[in-house]
Amino acid sequence: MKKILVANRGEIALRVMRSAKEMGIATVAVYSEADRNAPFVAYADEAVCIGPAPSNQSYLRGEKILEVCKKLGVEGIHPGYGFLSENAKFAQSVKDAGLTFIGPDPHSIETMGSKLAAKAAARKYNIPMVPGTEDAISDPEMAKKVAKEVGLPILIKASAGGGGKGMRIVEKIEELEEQMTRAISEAESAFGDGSVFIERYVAGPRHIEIQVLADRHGNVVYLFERECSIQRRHQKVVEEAPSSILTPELREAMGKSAVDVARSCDYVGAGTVEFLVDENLNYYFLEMNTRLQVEHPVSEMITGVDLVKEQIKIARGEKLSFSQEDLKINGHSLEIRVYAEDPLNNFLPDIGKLTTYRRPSGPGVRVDDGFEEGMDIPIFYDPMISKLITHAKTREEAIARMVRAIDDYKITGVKTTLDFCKWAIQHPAFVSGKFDTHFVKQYFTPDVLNIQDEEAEQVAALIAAHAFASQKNTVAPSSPALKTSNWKKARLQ
Ligand code: MV4
Repeated sequence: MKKILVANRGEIALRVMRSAKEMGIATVAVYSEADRNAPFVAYADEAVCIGPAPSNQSYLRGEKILEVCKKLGVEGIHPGYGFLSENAKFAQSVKDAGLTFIGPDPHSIETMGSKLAAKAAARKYNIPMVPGTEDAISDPEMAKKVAKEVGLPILIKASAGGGGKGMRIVEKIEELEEQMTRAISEAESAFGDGSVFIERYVAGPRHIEIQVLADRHGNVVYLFERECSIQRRHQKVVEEAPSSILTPELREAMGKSAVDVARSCDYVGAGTVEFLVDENLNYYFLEMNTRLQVEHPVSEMITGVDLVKEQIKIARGEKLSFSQEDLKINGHSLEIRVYAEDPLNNFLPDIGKLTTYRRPSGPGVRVDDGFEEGMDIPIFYDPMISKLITHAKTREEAIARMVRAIDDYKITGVKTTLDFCKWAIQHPAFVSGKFDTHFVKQYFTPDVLNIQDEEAEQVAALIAAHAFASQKNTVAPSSPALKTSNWKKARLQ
């Protein structure tokens, strides 16, 4: 493969092109009118505008993208995440055009795109799953019977859903019929597929996912877990690897289950197998994501494996160059997602111009982003500004490093989730490792950020008062709180 096209934008387009360049592969960017000045466009060897800003007129136009490939002699397409990355029809049309889709085969995408088909495939390998129905259910009487068997509360899930879309909790049997009718009609209108199924509701679970890599020669390995329990309305906020709750035995068991899930759909490439882990450390397979995920960097940091390079090598038909035994966890990595959102205003997107944009750097700090100072954040796409990743020997050091990196990050012009993330990773529940998927709902109210500010300002005021009292004419800011506070004050202006 001498030339690849990246059918994506922003940080992930840049991320993919960097690895391609290191492999001596030429890169082609496709971009929308809104992304004309984006760094990923300038970074590519060639770039083609494929339409207006809205995704359905640009990044989702598979046919147009294939035309570009033909014209420029592209041999492979990397879909990144989102957009066309889990579209089985697109993967098939790439194949039909005689090109290589840098990802799994269409039938693997299709199987895992249906939660019911995914569970049916996994069942053949004895993967632990939450008790519930094996098939789609529409008869309320049957549903009541199932609910009695598995025990309330139950969860109604859309087979075509994912990421929490189309889920409904039922706590009382009297509510079941109405909730089911609603779930079915919601699934029908959102996904064009009204199939729903029932699972026992696991209260207070952790969301732990396993990264896998599979080649075309039957080799499948797991690259350990990512802990993704810290999320807000199904949007991940903090991700880390490894998880502090897994024992080596549980890690191996979950890793082997993830490999089996991959085998169950003849998976090739990089994929992620999602599990819930309950308070007794029982784990249950939920679904498989057949793409490179946003949070893949934490797995790269602890394993030293470049997942994009591996994807490309696998797509070229090469064998994995390492075995399971070669993989070891090295240190600890955290990632936070920096969004142009206002945590004080219900996380409303706060798009606008990045008036100041200065990245943190130094040992163990990685910033995956797709913006430069002075750029506008377009309203048409996800408002993620960047992913801030730290790596250190221990979890404590990775957290301290993240706090430092957040303090070093200077962004003005838009509100961001930096402070919110700083609050989350310093929270006693996070620091102690005792948290679940309800963390944000349980602990976050906007005033926790004001309190953070106030505390910093109080410290600043105390130091200033002390300096004044001792007749010094300079204030030596020895406290990190003071520096943070000064910055925050400047930003408020
Ligand atoms: C569950 C669950 C509890 N019990 N299934 C949400 C996203 C989708 N992938 C599956 N999800 C859940 N499935 C059973 N049987 C709780 C969730 C869930 C959740 C899972 C992972 C991360 C965050 C979550 C937030 C709310 C609910």
